[in-house]
Amino acid sequence: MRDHPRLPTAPGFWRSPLRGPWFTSVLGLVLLAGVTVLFVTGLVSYAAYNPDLSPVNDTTPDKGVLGFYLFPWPTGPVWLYRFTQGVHVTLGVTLVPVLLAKLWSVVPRLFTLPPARSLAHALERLSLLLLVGGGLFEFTTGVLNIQLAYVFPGSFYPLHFYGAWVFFAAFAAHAVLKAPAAVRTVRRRLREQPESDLTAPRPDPPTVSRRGALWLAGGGSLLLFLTTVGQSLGGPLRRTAPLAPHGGPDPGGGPNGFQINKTAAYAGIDPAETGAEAWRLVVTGRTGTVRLSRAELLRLPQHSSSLPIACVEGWSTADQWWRGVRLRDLAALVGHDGAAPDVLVESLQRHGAFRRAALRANQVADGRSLLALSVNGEDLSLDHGSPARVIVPAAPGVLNTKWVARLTFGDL
Ligand SMILES: Nc1nc2c(c(=O)[nH]1)N[C@H]1C(S)=C(S)[C@@H](COP(=O)(O)O)O[C@H]1N2
Ligand SMILES: [Mo]
Repeated sequence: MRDHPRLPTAPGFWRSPLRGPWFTSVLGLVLLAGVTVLFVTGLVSYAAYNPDLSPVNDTTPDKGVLGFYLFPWPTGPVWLYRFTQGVHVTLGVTLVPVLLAKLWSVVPRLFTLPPARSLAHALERLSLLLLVGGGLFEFTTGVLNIQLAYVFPGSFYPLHFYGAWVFFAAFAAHAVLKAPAAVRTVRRRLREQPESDLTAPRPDPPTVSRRGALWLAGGGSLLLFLTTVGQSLGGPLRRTAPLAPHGGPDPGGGPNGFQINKTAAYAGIDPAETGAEAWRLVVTGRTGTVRLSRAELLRLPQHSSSLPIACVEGWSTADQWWRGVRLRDLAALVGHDGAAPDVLVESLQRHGAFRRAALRANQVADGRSLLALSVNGEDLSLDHGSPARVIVPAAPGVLNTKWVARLTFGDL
């Protein structure tokens, strides 16, 4: 046996013959494409929340210039958020093995001495700290959130949102510096060792080829993909996603037997408050306030829309057939019969971030946006928001408030 240096800073400590520019470049280019898609779909997901509309939607009040790109989220195609958020979450999970392999391939660089050879070198290493730290932070917070491990101090949104900007700034700088060389390395098929600080000076004999190691990381990604994507496809395929908390079979049977996010019990809804005697919908607008019982709502013109539920956590359902009163008809009832206004929706729920949400005028104006009373031909179940819930095309699930008690129309 050759003697093995004890310190990771010693040349010769890192012995894997797999490390080298080719391996790192291939993984880096996969991440270049993948992380860019994650960043764009993430920004899009943030915009879909209408965070610039009202403080009730916004848990990132200090976003400042980082919100420069916000735009009114459209109401079509109806599967829009299903698609963008399904891609964001599924791709994020799929890239985990690639990220880990990439970090493993460059770990010797973490220990290079001296820590800085020049000011430029010091700055470069500092940016790598933001890159690696930011990457691990974004992937970790994302995975924890979709696993419903709400362990964050406060809300997940500001952490993941601000973290994304830090990570992507460092990522973009890194890509500008490294991508051209990585492309050259992969193009030339430099599987033979070119001189590089990534290459072990005294490698151990190989037990697997570089190609084999790539297949290993790729295989891990494929496995994660196949056991995650079903939650976004829904229907019978949901069963193929055992790693996702909402990946099991749909609950129960019958018209209300589709995925539930938080149950009425979890949200602290008292069933007594939802009964015909107790419950009234309070609608406020330009001309005052009206109170409507469920029976009175049922006497208003009823409309149907086929719309999915699509959660920020990546799971979604196929279209469900909702029936109820159009939001814009309710707006007209309180004096907004011209241009549709924004609306603040509040539920019976007393605690929790999602007990209220603000919808934008374009969402109210869309004839498919309903205060739904029934789904798939049956009254809403308590867990799906009985006596009434909002359903809006193309919007994130969090805007589809359940157990609605109050609608306040007007500019927010
Ligand atoms: N009042 C209230 N409405 C709510 C929520 C909530 O926690 N409380 N969760 C929202 C979220 S995050 C989603 S994804 C959808 C899920 O609807 P479902 O449980 O009917 O599938 O409801 C939304 N409406
Ligand atoms: Mo959600």
